Amino acid sequence: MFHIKYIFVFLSAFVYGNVIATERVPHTTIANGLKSISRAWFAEPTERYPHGVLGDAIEAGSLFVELDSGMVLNYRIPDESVFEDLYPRIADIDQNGEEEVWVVRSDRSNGARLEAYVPNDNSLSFLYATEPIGRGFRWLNPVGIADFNGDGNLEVAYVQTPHIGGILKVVALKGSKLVTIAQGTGFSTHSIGSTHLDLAAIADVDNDGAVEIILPNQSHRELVVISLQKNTLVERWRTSTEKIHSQLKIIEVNGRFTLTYRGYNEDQHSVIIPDL
Ligand SMILES: [Ca+2]
Ligand SMILES: [Ca+2]
Ligand SMILES: [Ca+2]
Ligand SMILES: [Ca+2]
Repeated sequence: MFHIKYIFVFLSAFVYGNVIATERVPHTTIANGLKSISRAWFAEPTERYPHGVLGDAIEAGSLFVELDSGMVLNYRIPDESVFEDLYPRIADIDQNGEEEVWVVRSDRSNGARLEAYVPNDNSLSFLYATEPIGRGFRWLNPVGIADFNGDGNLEVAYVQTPHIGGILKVVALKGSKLVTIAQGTGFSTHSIGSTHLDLAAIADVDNDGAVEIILPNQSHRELVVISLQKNTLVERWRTSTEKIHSQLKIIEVNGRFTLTYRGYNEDQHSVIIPDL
């Protein structure tokens, strides 16, 4: 099987052209799926959207998805927009058994929105999008896709404009539309110019079936645990920290949750969340 898959990958690269399929966008990484999607990544670097908040002003013009079968699909976005992102996220928000690929797309008129694409026959199709921010050169950083309110359906959370008064938004699928069901200000999950997007974590910290969001405040010197209760974001706990640089993670050991992160001296720090 390994050899067959390898051959498919080689043929796909040949069909789509070696330059496009293998030209990685700087700082980007490959995402791995669990079900129908094997991998997803960005390609076709472009400088047509000179925002430059993710480490350089080179963004992606194209999304590639490799299916479990080895088939490689491509979605090239129109000239005016880019994928202003460093890696796709693979989830199944509508829980139909088919994974979607979630990416941040931006343009000069409307700034960023979060979009989902799905494999459809021999191509990638656009499926869902959040409302765009509505102003060019405004970015958002995804937090995660999970059941944040405990109703059995999945929602998507992200921080809009993390550099300028970050707004945490939780968005739910209503039919085929993504609708904001809760939001709150005072958060930030990114430093301007950084290639680290990993300043938020999610876990059901109080074990009630609804997933909490853990993220820094605007100064990155506090961590806040947020629950979504009756479509309202409720602060459950807050603690002072070293200024957080990257790699915020949450781990559970015997029912107790510990947050770990890297500070600006690259030291590893950790903090235990008390019983909530
Ligand atoms: Ca870039
Ligand atoms: Ca799906
Ligand atoms: Ca839910
Ligand atoms: Ca919970």
